[in-house]
Amino acid sequence: MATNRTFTMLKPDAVEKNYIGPILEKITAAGFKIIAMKMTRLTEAGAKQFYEIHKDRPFYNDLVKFMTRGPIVAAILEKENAVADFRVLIGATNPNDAAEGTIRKLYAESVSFNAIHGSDSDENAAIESAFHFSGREIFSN
Ligand code: IDP
Ligand code: MG
Repeated sequence: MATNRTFTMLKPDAVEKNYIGPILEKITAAGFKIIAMKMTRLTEAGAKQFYEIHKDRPFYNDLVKFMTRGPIVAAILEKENAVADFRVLIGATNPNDAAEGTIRKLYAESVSFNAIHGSDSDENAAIESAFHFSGREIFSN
C-alpha cells in the first residue's frame, strides 16, 4: 500500500516545556516514520509566510510572535494516510476540545499555545516540507 507524508512542527511552547521526547514517542508509537527532522527557529518573515493563509485572522500577529519566540522541531513523517491520521493523533486546535490521549490534550495549554502543528492536506504537507527541508535532508526508501 502506498505511504504518504505529512509535515509537523513541535511549537515553541512544547520545546520550552521539554516535551520533545514524549511527543516524538507518541508520534513513532502511532506508526509514523520520521524521514526528516531538525531543531530550528522561525524568523518573523518565515512565520508570516508559513501562516500566510491566516493573515486576515485576528490572532495572526500573536501567532507570528508565538511561533518565533523560541526554537521549534520540524519533521516530515511517513505513514499510510499520513495527513488525516496525524490530525487525529494531534487532536483539535483547541486542547479543550481535543480527544483524550491526543497530543494537544496531553501537552497543549490553550488554543494559542497548542504544542504542535500538523498539515491539513497532502498539498500543504508538500509545501510546508519544502519550506523547511531540502531534498538531501529527506530520508525515504
Ligand atoms: P490547526 O493548527 O489545528 O490546523 P489553524 O486553524 O490552522 O489550526 O490555526 C493555526 C494556528 O493558529 C493554531 O494551531 C493556533 O496556534 C493558532 N490559532 C488558531 N485559532 C486560534 C484562535 O482562535 N486564537 C488564537 N490562536 C489561534
Ligand atoms: Mg491549520
